[in-house]
Amino acid sequence: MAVLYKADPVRGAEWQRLLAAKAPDLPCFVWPEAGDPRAIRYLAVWTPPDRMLERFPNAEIVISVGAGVDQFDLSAIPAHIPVVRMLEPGIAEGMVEYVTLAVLALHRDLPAYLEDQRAERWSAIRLRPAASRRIGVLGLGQLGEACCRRLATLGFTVAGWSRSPKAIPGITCHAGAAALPGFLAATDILVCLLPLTAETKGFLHAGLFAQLAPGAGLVNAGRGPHLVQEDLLAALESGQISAAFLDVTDPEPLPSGHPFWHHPRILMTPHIASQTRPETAVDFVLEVIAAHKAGRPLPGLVDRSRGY
Ligand code: NDP
Ligand code: OXD
Repeated sequence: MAVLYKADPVRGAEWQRLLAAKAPDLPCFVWPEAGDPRAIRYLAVWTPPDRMLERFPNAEIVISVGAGVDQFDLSAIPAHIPVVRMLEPGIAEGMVEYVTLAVLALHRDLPAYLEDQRAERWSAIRLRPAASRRIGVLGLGQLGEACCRRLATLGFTVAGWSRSPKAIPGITCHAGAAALPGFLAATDILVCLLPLTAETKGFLHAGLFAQLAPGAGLVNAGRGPHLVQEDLLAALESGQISAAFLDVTDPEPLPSGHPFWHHPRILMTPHIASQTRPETAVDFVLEVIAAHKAGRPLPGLVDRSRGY
C-alpha cells in the first residue's frame, strides 16, 4: 500500500519526509517515480495522471492537494473511486489573511492612494467606519465561512451567499438564486470564494456588477474563469466598481500586455491567497485513509453531480 504525490515536486519531498515520520508503513512516491504501480492505493494530486487506472489498477481514492477540484476531469475518474478535496486548516488560515488584507485595503482606499502617490498627489479621503462597510462573500464553504467570521471581528457588516441555507452567528446568510439580488444590493465589497463549476463560470459579469452598491470593491480569490474580464474593465471605467483585488486570472499568468497588468485600480497576486500546508495536509490524508479503511464517510468527499 502506497501514496503517490503528483504536484509541486519540492513540496512532494516534504510530503515524503512527513509521511515517513507519521506513517512509516505507508511509502510515498513523488511523481514520476511510483515504485510498484500495483501498490499505489492513494493518489494525492493537483491533476491525476492520464490513463490513471491503467497505470495504477489498485487506486482507491483520489485526493486533490488543493481545495478546488475544477482542474480535474471528473468524468475520467471511474465512479467507484471517491474524489476528496483538501480540507486542511492551513488553506483556510491563508485565505482569511488574504481576504482580510484585500478587504482592508479596499475599505481604506489603498488603490486610490497608490495612484495618488505615483502622481505626487496628497489628498485625503474621508474615513468610513467599518460597521458602515457591507462585505458580501459569495460561497460559505470552509473558506467563505472562515473569512466572514474574521471580517465580522474587524467590525464590518458581513453577509454571505451560498447554494443551501446556513446559520453563522453574526453573519447574514442568504441562499439560492432568489436571494442573490438583495444580497448584491447590500454589498459594498464583494468577495468571490465560489468553486468553479458549470454554474459559476462567468459569475462575475456586468449584470452582477450592476446590482452591487455603486463604487463597490471586488475581491476574486476563487478561480480566474469566474470573472468576465472585459466586464470588469467596463465596470472600472464607469466607476460601478472602484477597484479589484484579483488573486486568480484566466489564464495564469495573463499574457504580456494584458490590460490588467497596468490597470491602476487592479491589484493582482499570483494565485497565492492560500497554499496547502504540507504538515497539516499529510494529517488530512491520513485521516481520509483511516476513514476509508473503517468504512466511515470520507471528509472532503466531492459531490460529482455538483462539481465541488
Ligand atoms: P467549499 O466547497 O467548502 O464551499 C463552496 C461554497 O460555494 C459553498 O458554500 C457552496 O454552497 C457555494 N456554492 C457553490 N456553488 C454555488 C452556486 N451555484 N450558487 C451558490 N453557492 C454556491 O469550497 P472552499 O470554501 O473550500 O473553496 C472555495 C474555492 O476557493 C475553491 O473551489 C477554489 O476554487 C478556491 N480556492 C482558491 C485558492 C487561492 O489560493 N486563490 C486557494 C483555495 C481555494 P453550499 O454550501 O450550499 O454547498
Ligand atoms: C486550491 C488552490 O484550490 O490553491 O487549493 O487554488
